[in-house]
Amino acid sequence: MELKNIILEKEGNLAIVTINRPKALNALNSETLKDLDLVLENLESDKNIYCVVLTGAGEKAFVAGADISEMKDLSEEEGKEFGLLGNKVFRRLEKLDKPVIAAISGFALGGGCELAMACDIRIASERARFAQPEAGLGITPGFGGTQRLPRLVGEGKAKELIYTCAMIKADEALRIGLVNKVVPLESLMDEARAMANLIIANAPIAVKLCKDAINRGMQVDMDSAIVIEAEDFGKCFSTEDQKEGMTAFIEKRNKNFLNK
Ligand code: DAK
Repeated sequence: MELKNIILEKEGNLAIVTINRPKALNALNSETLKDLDLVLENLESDKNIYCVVLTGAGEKAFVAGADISEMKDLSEEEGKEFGLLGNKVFRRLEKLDKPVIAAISGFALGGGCELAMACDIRIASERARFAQPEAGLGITPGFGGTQRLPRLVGEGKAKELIYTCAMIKADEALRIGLVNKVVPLESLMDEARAMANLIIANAPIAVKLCKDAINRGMQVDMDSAIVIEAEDFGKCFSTEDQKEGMTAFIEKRNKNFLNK
């Protein structure tokens, strides 16, 4: 797999994915989106990876948005193509069958904030800044921002942020529920690894099914959602991990999940 703008590293059961265009503040051009698609394909088929940390190279930015210099002269048709590519990759990330933690050092703007929102969990450094500046550029947030932001922070706050293009600091992002945790910049990756390791210590198929139940259940009404939950709950009982997890509890010993 030849990647131009992304670094993929694997540390045991953890994958670290770094968007690596620091000179352009890791802005997402189509080359980078295609790289990310390849990385996701690789991670989908790697049964040894149980959790992913997604971050941006350098301290200044997670991702400063879609690449404005590439988008500036797009025709309607090319704009549609760019949007379809971005949406395909973001959805693939959201549906990846293992949790993804975004580790956000600095700017997460436009497509960068949307990329973070397509992850399961967001950890921000104290220096992180968030905004959806698209309306000021003459476009709407097109990589899921109009859909994922209101789901995360509520409709009123999402409308305020999207209409005003206001940039908010990490503490405000924490207060409104856009991020899970704010930590000093120097401990950002350690904190992300520590949280990933807590996830990795649990039964991987159960974690995968939790993600599936939450993601699918959030899109439907409660009556349909509990059917999805019951299906995923049932699937756990065909796994070795369920037998091991419960047997270890009864026998008062440490659990020993498969492949660990
Ligand atoms: N695209 C391309 N290059 C960017 C960039 C971006 N989004 N952000 C920064 N850069 C580049 C700058 O041009 C500069 O390059 P050089 O001049 O050095 O070659 C370099 O990164 C450093 O940036 P600055 O010199 O501007 O650094 P400052 O510290 O002064 O300012 C900043 C940092 C983050 C406040 C500023 O760079 C900034 O405002 N950047 C733009 C942020 C922004 O507006 N982002 C949102 C982009 S719009 C779609 C779906 C989704 C989208 C589009 C279409 N469809 C469905 C079709 C998404 C849209 C967006 O994300």
